[in-house]
Formats: sequence, structure tokens, C-alpha cells
Amino acid sequence: MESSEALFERAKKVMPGGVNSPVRAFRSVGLTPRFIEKADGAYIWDVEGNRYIDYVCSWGPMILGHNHPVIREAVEKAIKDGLSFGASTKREVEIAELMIDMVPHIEMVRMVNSGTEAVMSAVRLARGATGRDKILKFEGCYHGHSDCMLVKAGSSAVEEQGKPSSAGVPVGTAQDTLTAPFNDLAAVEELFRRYPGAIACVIVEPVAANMGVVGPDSGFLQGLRALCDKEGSLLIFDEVITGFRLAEGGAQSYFGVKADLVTFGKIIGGGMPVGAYAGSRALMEQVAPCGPVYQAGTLSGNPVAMAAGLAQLRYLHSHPEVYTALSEKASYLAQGLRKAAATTGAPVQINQVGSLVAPFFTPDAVHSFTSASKSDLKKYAAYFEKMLRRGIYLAPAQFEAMFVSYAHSAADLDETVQAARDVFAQL
Ligand code: HOZ
Repeated sequence: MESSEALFERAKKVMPGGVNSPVRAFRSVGLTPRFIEKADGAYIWDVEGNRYIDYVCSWGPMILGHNHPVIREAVEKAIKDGLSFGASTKREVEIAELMIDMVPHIEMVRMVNSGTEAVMSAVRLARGATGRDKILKFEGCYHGHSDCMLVKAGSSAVEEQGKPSSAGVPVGTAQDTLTAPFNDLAAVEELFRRYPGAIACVIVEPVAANMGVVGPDSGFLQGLRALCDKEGSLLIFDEVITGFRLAEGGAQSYFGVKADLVTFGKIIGGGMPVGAYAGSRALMEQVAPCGPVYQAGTLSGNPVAMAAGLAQLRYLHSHPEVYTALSEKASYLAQGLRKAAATTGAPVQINQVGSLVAPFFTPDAVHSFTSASKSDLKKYAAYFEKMLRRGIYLAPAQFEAMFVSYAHSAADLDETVQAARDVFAQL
């Protein structure tokens, strides 16, 4: 048996940081990543055979739990007929029809391979459809790693044009991305005042789930809708995390706010690499081959990925009780964690929206990136390590979410709360 330590040593020699995606390197928590061998239901097992209750759930798509038989069987059946054709299939039509049925206000769908690609394409479409170049995003919201999204706000109020947040992002590209604090409508209004007729779209995670979990304040999303309507900008909901999770109609139905374009990610692939963007027929027909906005991909609508996604979405569509159960489970967990913190006197905030949960090690309420950033990162790292030792696998970084799945049992949730109580008392 090769240990996680040994595999990580090998990995570091052949992959940057030993990983294919930075957060997996466990640097934020100062540990060696666990190499995962298998997963089933609410659990994952590392290569040494340790079992963990998993709250990463592949960063969201495992909404029904790992290795769900309905999805696994759909994939097994699909692979017998070939892995990729680079040509149209019936399943692409079926999944688009189903998504349109489940999600309000969308009339057409384009499949891509990841959330990053979905956002990149939706932003291009927004720019193409409006003839405007600037886009507006929110501090702490994550929209994948395309150039225009790896941008931070300028350093002063008069210098609000973006600056690259990653090497390799051109300054010119970053300048077209404006950034406002999450939940700050006045800042959005101010940016529209400064750039009249220049902002193609406002893009937002309706529930920010990449700075821990931060829900929208009452009226925030409605306010964005109103401002976009007034200014002729498009509103994009990035639903890579919230789509088919908060409700079968995602954040649009959960919060009762219409978006012009919606981006989806991993969850519509049931664990396979899939993304999509969707909107009205008038907007989506701007995309090639109907319209002038170019976007393409050999693996888009891949038959095996579509089989997995279709199976997951069909299951969710025909089992509405999943959503009630997810919310109940997450509320039970969040309340248990809050009680554990209160009992031990630990200054911990527990944010929860639907089946998304996050702890912050700060005495104050968290409703923006600034308040999220007040969380004590050393405490999160210590909490992570101690929870891991107790068999609870959390996101290996503070600024991520806990994903509760349909497979988490009451016993799993109780075990998690009991472990957290012990750990809070030691921090
Ligand atoms: N960007 C993802 C977390 N928000 C990480 C995905 C991964 O490492 O799998």
C-alpha cells in the first residue's frame, strides 16, 4: 500500500504543487493531502483505507451522494456505445429539454465542459449581445479561472478598474472587469454611474460559496435585477454551485429573481466534467452557428457525461423530496454546529443557505468578503486537521463551502456535530 505522503512526494515531482487544482494541495491547512481511492454514499476512503464523512462531495455535484446507482448504471450503459463522437446525440436534446423544464426563464442551453468555460462563454455572449466591454463582478465571488474573472478591485475608490489577481492576466483585460463588494447595491449603482452605457453584464454567485458561504441580503438580488433593467445590462447568475441544489430551478426559483443568463457546472454532469450556459432564445441565438458569438468544443455534450447528467437531473426532477431533505439535513447540521460553538464558548459563525454550510472563526456576522476575511485562518486550519483526524473530511480551505448531500444520514450529521463540539472546545 502506498501512503498519501508517498504519493504526494511522487506527485510533487510531476505536477505543479503535486495537484491538478490548487486547493487540493492542502496548503491553506498546512497538511499533506489525502489521496482518495474510492467513494460511496456520504463517505470517501483514502489510499490507506481511512474512511471519512465527506462534506466536499466533489465540490458540489454529488448531491445524491457518491456512486449513486442510478447515475453509475447510466454511465455503465453509455460507455458500451462509445466514449465520444464529436457529433450530435439524442441525449443532448433530452438534457436541454429537461433543464428548460426544470429551470425558469431559460429557453435554450449550450453545453460546455466546465463552469469556467460556461462563464467565459456567457460573458462573451453578454458582450456580444450588448456591444459593451465592461463587466461587473463581486469581491469574493468565484467564477472560474478565465482571464476576465481573475481580477481584483483597484486599490482606491477612484481606481475601481480591475487589476489582475493572477500572473498572466493582461492588464487590459483586467481593466474591463469592475468589482463591487457582495451585498453592496450602492457600490453597484455608483459603478453604473461612472460607466454609463459601458457595462455588458453583472455576474454574481446568488449564494457566494467560494468565500465560505455568504447568502444575499434581503433585496440584493432584486436590486441587481432592477439596476440591470434600468441600465440595459444583462444579469448573469453563476449557478455552478447553486443550480439544481437550492431548488430544482436553482437560485432563480429559490429567491424569485430572474436572470438573463445562467451558468451551470459540475452538478449537471453528475460528477462528469460538464458545464452549460442558458438563457432566452433571443440571447442564445446570438451564439454560433445562429449568431456572431463564437464558441465550440469537441467534448461539449459528451455522450457519457450527458448520460450521467441526465440520470442525475431526472432523479432530482422525479424526487422533489430530495430538496426538502437536503435543507432539513443542512439546517440540522448548522444548528448542531451553532449549539456546539455556544456550549464551548467558541466565537464561531455558522452560515447556511439550503444545503450549503460554512463555519467562520469570528465573533461577527459574515455577509461580505470583508467580514469573511476576518475569520481566523489558523483556527480554521486547526479545526480542519482535528476534524480530519476524527474522520470528517471538510474543504481544505476556509473560503469554501461544506456540501451536504442526500446521502448524509442523521448519524453522520450527529457524528460531525459531536466531533466539532470536541474540537471547538480545544481551539
Ligand atoms: N475551485 C474549486 C473550489 N472552489 C476547486 C475545485 C477542485 O480542486 O476540485
